Amino acid sequence: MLGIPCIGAPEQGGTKVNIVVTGGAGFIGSNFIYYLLKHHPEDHVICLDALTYAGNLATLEEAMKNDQFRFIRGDIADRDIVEKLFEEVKPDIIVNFAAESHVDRSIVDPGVFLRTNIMGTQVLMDACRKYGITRFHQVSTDEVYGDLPLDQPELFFTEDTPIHTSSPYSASKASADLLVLAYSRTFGLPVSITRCSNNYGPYHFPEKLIPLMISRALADQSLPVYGKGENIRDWLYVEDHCSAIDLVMRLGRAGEVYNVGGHNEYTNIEVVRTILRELKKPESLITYVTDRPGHDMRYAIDPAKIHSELGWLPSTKFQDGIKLTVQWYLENRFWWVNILEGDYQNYYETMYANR
Ligand code: NAD
Ligand code: TDX
Repeated sequence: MLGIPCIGAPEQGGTKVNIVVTGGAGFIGSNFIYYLLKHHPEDHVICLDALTYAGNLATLEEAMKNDQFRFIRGDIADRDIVEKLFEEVKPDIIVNFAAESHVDRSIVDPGVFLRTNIMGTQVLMDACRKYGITRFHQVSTDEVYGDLPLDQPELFFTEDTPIHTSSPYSASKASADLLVLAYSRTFGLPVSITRCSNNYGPYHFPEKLIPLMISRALADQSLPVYGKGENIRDWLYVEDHCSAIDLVMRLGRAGEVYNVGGHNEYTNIEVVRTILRELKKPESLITYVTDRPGHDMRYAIDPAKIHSELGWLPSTKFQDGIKLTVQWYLENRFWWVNILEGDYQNYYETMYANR
């Protein structure tokens, strides 16, 4: 056994695909684990997660009951832990979700973003080279392309859009992408990258726009909208993102980047008003606060490549997905109230007081 804490069923052996999901105790990674267990019950799924503030074992409670799943606590930037995991688990596919993911935190403290998002990716790929894998899949973001102007709605990010980052977060993700492509070209490592637009859905940490607004509106607290609220994001229901990653890591061409998004563009103020309508709360809760430094105006993905090569299209429209999401937060209060009761209060005070 690994000399690190393991929870869940041991490996069964056999000819099944072993998939290591890093960052699987976070928002998208956990949704991806549930997606794999549902759609590929024959595969073995191993989650490697350091359980930072954003990681939550409660999210994986149901997965822990599945014999095909196993959780290992560890840091992707820790070479010893990663190599021990490779020796024992012999993964076929690595999907790297592990990251510091919040733009506002990267503005306050960039260092940890560079360590996890860049160095962690390197450590994982070095292990892939040493032990051999069939695919290393990097979960990236549309933020690597920078932003688009509000007055040219005909413009979209394609895979050929130049990298042009704004925040320490996006710079760290773009650096990792370049490193992944370098490992493909120089060492022939079989890699793929997906660059996705803003996700939303169950298990989204309440520091991000949608869950923050839902949780605060339910408590009749003010809703802090940055600037004028006119920035645009291209919203993707998390399950649609999971189906895209699953396709690309199995069938996508090695060495390629695939954009993932689905023409669901809304301004932030439209999103907040939609949430208020769903919750039957008054618009007077909205408070405009000082803008985020370097705030990207508009993200919008052109998903033509993943559609034409792999047949992927998102199945959930924003107006349906936001209803499902609000419903999930209403039905799973224990999940997010637990988070709000921890260090989160200090976080909110630090980030929003005097704003
Ligand atoms: P998240 O912050 O909810 O979860 C991140 C997870 O990674 C947590 O479980 C955390 O414990 C773990 N982690 C952090 N540092 C680690 C380390 N050093 N070693 C091991 N585990 C570590 O993030 P998310 O929103 O689920 O995003 C997942 C990935 O998708 C990230 O790479 C992010 O850049 C990318 N992405 C996110 C979005 C979005 O809208 N949320 C959109 C596009 C791309
Ligand atoms: O309190 C807030 N008020 C507000 O107006 C917060 C938290 C956000 N916003 C705005 C900023 C953005 O324009 O809402 C928009 C969405 O903000 P976030 O939820 O922080 O997401 P964003 O910065 O767009 O980045 C997200 O999408 C791309 C993820 O956090 C990244 O991990 C992903 O790469």
